[in-house]
Amino acid sequence: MRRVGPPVVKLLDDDVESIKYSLASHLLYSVGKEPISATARDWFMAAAYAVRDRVSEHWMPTLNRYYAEDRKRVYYMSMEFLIGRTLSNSMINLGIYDTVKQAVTDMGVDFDEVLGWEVEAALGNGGLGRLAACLLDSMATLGVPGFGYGIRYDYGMFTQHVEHGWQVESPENWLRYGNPWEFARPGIIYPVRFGGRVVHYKDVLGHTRAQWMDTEEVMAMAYDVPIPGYGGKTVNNLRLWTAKSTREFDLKYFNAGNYIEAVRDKAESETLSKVLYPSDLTDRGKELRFKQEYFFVAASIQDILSRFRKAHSDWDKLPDKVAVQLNDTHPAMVVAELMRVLVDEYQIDWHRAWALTRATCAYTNHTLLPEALETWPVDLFQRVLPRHLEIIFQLNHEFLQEVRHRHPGDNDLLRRVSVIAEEGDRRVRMGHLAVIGSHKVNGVAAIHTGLMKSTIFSDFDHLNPGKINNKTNGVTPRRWLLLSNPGLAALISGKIGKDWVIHLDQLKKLEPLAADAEFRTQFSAVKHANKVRLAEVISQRLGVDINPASLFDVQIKRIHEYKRQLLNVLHVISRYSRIRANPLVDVVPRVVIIGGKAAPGYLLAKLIIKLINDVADVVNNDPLVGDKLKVVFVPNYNVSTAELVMPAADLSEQISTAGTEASGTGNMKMSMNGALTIGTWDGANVEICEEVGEENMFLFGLTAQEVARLRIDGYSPRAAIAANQDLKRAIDLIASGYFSPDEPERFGAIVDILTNSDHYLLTADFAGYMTAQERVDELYRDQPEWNRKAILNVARMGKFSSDRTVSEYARDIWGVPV
Ligand code: 26V
Repeated sequence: MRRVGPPVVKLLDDDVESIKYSLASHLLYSVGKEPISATARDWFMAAAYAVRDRVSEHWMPTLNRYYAEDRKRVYYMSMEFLIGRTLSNSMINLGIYDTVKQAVTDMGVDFDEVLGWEVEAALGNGGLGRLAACLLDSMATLGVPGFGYGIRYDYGMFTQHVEHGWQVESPENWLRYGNPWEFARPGIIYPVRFGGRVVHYKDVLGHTRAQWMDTEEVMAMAYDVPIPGYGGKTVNNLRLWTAKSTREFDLKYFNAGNYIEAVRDKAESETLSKVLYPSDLTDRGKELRFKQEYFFVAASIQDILSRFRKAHSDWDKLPDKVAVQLNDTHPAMVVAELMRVLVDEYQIDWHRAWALTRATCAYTNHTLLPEALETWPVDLFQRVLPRHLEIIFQLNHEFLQEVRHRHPGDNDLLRRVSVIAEEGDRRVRMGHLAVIGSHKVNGVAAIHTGLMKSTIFSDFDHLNPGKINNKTNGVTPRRWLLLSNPGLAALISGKIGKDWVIHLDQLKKLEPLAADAEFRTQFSAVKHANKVRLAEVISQRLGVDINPASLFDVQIKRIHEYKRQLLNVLHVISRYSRIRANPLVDVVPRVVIIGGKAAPGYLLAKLIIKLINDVADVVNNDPLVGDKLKVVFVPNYNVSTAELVMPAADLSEQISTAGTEASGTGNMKMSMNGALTIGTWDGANVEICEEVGEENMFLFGLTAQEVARLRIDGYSPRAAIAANQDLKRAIDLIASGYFSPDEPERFGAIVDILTNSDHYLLTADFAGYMTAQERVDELYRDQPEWNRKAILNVARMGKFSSDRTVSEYARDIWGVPV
């Protein structure tokens, strides 16, 4: 029974005394401890429950309101939600950060230690998953009825340790102590089918119908995570699915003579939601991954349609009430699944079902790298999802028919746009499926969308002009400024008020203050304090002492060749050589900070980590160098580390080969926190430059067009290396074993790539990068000027709030009011 009328619970008060009462109650009733015996982690749980209560109060009312108002719902379908820690973020969004802090402190407990006990939800690899989390925050803040759907992985992103300079992965059992932010919904459980075969038959009306039968079944059970917006009034829902065995397994297990076998089968059927693939871009073609994708698609579609059907009987209303956003192609099976359910289960006419599907779905692309574009072998499809394969063949057939009709005789076009790649083993191109099944397709930064239109999806753009559009990424200013940089947030609010938290354009009002010497001093003091805070952590955790007066040069992101951490290392080595050659020269002291995980199977990326650590060892222990240069590899880069490092950056490294980084979002976070960017004409750097002004950044290197041209003409790195003394010396030092005397050949693969192929054109951009770095040093010597530019960066970052991003999706794609 749906309850109507006034709330059935009395709203909790938010004053310090009430929160203390909540803390004490939860410590006793929920955790089962008393203050005398409670550990910091017990207090964390008590605090989480006290805050969760206050989140929950607005949660059901929000959902009831959407229902009563019959609002169109937006479903954000994503294999990844890289949420990070929740306690402090919820306190911020509810406006109770200071009171909870006071309450905890009053009870004699160290607040920061309590926060430190939270294990972050790392259900994502990097940019794509973190974007999903920022968009959820913004949807809730803007009052958009936005629901996330994903997988509740038992094991999220692995923990990275560094042993003797090498990355070592260990699984993170993040649910070990229980997750206070989730609500199990054992009643919300759907079957998901795999395998079997399809039979066709004629129904009583003579229509041909398909029946998918003899399948295996797994159940998908829901866990709900409330997502409070800033201000706390709207609390949306993130629903994550976990795999459960079916009753049959239980019965088998009950009756079994073969008890052990039966239990093993049962456990096996629950592997689907065990682990997040940590392969960001590289790993492909794994059957378990394929099944994970369908698992969460099938469960979500059942849930979405059952909710729709509670309020509506007219299927034509589906696109007016439901928007499904596909976060990359990972959920692209939605297209085939929605068709299957509408046609096979609800007997809706094929063409009507197709119109409804396309009007409901929209697809976001996050990468152009060929190795990351998902395709699945037709064989695998046939075995695991035979009915979906049939549907895809039929959709493709009709699509190609239409293309043939419009472009008679152009067989090459047909081959290019087909959903089935016919060369080699036949494969389903998930990107093409997502494009034909969507009414809108978007890229995540202007340059990226432009390249989508001119490269991977150019045929589709010609066939359907206007369908591909841009939605430049953004980040939530709640987590990435207000929470992570309280010093800067307070400084800003003291000058322009607090409205910037939900209207980030307001930061513009800081512009005149860039010329104000006193403000610059205050701004620089905040940055210094953030650097001291980071230096303390680095000293404690890594035993490396760094001087907070140095320039903090930061590159934090997944380790990948295209992101060019190696270019950074080449600069470091050159700088080191110059210092050694001339130890008395007056250089600007620098700390080069690099952090990021390598996919476990990406050996070259792991070798790059080893090189960074080997170089760090040599540089940091060279008495000739001292504070002039330090290199720090921050292990286990994750959301919590990002919150610590972003506010402490002076220089933000965004140096991908132009045309390869779809957008980047770390670039936005650092600039928003007052770092200057050294970067290429790539991703959102281009738009950051439009906003903050080229004179306030250090842009260098080939443009995407020049990169494309160079690759067509055939690039050979040897000439560039021969022409640049610094570059030659740096590569020679690596090749000579200078950084790996115990194993001189260790970095042979790196040297080989740099000198022989250099696909990502590091050697072509090296000289420009060095010059840009010299300009960095020069400006850093002029602190007032540096700070002026840093303030202008902050002041002009309004565009990069994910609130703006969500508003654009809402207006142009979802058709919901904001
Ligand atoms: C692909 C695969 C393939 C196999 C298994 C796991 C897996 C996981 C992720 C991916 C694709 C990742 C694409 C991605 O993360 N793109 C990033 O998206 C960010 C948000 O739009 C953007 O800022 C980054 O530039 C872009 O690299």
